[in-house]
Amino acid sequence: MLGDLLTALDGTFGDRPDALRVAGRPASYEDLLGAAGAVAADIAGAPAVAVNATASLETVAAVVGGLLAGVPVVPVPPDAGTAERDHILRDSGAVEIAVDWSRRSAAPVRLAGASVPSSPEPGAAPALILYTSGTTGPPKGVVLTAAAIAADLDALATAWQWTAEDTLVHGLPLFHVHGLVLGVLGALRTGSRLVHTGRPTPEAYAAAGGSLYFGVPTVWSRIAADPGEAAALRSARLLVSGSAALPAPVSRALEGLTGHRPVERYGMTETLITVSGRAGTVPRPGTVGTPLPGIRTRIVVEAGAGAGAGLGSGAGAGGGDGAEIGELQLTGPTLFAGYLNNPEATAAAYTADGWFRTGDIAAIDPEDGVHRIVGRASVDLIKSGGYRIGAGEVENALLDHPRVREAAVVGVPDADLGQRIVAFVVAEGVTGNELTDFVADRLAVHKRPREVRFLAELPRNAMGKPQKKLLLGGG
Ligand code: MCA
Ligand code: AMP
Repeated sequence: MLGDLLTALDGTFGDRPDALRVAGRPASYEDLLGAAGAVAADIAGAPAVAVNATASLETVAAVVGGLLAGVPVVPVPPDAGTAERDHILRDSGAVEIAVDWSRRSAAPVRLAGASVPSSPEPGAAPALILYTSGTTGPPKGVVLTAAAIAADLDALATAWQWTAEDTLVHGLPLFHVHGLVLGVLGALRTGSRLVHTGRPTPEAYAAAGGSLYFGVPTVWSRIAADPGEAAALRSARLLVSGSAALPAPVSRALEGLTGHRPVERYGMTETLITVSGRAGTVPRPGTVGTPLPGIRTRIVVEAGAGAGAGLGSGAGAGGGDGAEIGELQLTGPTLFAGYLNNPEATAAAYTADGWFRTGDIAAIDPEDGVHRIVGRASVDLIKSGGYRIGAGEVENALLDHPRVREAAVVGVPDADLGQRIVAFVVAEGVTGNELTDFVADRLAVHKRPREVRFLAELPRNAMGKPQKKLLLGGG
């Protein structure tokens, strides 16, 4: 039913013994179809399935198996701690599955003829449910349809001239949009070979010999700091950076070392990738390009926040007075189908006139429509190593510790991670390391504070709300 998403599994590009290589293990399309077919047969009719999303062929087989069976897949971060894992499984109602790569479906599996239904709602069934943090509370399940994913991958293939001739290389986690949707499903749609390096180290990227490379800024800055390995990327066609802002000095350093300035693209779990630089153009460091085909964007300046109320109509093609700085809002075919079990949060994510509120502050160049992401509206959404982390979720984990009376979590600038998580706590009889381990045990390890600072009390405003700006400035 959803097979049309994965064009490469349809025989369109023929087969190759090394169509995919994940953490050192090669597989052909036929191998993948066999393993995914076995998964599909097992899970047919399930409401949703959860897979422990290690960087492995098994995870790829689980996701493809879910698509074959028309069963939504929930990839669970392999290091998700107890609280996070329990929440994801309970909220999604997904049945946990284990994949045995050596099993093959009894009947030959063919995706040919299985297509995204063309009416009434093309590809409208949920394909993936990805959990992502908000500013408060536990992560929300973002429901993505095959139609949205297909629209996004096709737009990116055009923007990046991404074809079956490419070898895509990355080492990103397989439970988020970047690594899984772009990095795996993108390869299976365009027919490009995929080399997943296991970990995104400079050595592994250099050794992979790809034409197209994906990375988060932390990966790119580590490569830029390793000139010997970086030089191997000279033979690549295109380097792409996303998930967080790529510092301009890193972009320039990479250009010097590899001959390529990475193309930046911007997106969110809820919207997929919506704005991007294009292959064949020279990106301006600090900018993320223009809207992908089918995406419309606008900048909305909050009343009282500077230039006055109103719409700075960045509207896709650019023009208008879009150089104003305000919230980036957008519409288009790549948007999610809502937060699972959470119609209130879904409704709150949209404006009254139906535009998605990204929560990102941006500006659109009135001359050429090029977008620049200036920052986030809320200090409570942190981006560390390209991971999105809600301050509230980490605070709640800290407050579960019997010795912690108060907690406020912020993201402070960090040369390696973009932002690093710093926790300010009021607590006695416990060390910072103990609290770090406590969080790492309950939540995914990347949500652990990298630093814990002890205060006698948190600075609060008259309403009793912690003054995070004071913590950031003075702490
Ligand atoms: C450290 N470790 C611990 C602890 N401390 N384990 C348990 N308890 C502790 N207290 C272990 C970790 O498990 C890990 O082990 C190792 O130490 C290193 O952890 P860490 O320092 O967190 O990792 P890092 O090396 O600094 O990671 C950098 C990274 C990573 C590789 C760049 O941040 C990363 O993969 N980022 C990608 C995020 C991403 O894909 N975002 C896309 C979101 P072990 O070695 O066993 O693992 S999608 C998105 O944003 C949109 C749509 C978009 O635009 O793309
Ligand atoms: P996530 O839902 O984990 O994909 O995180 C989405 C957020 O990542 C966006 O709302 C932005 O804040 C940030 N982001 C993604 N790509 C970029 C980029 N190229 N530049 C700056 N921020 C980015």
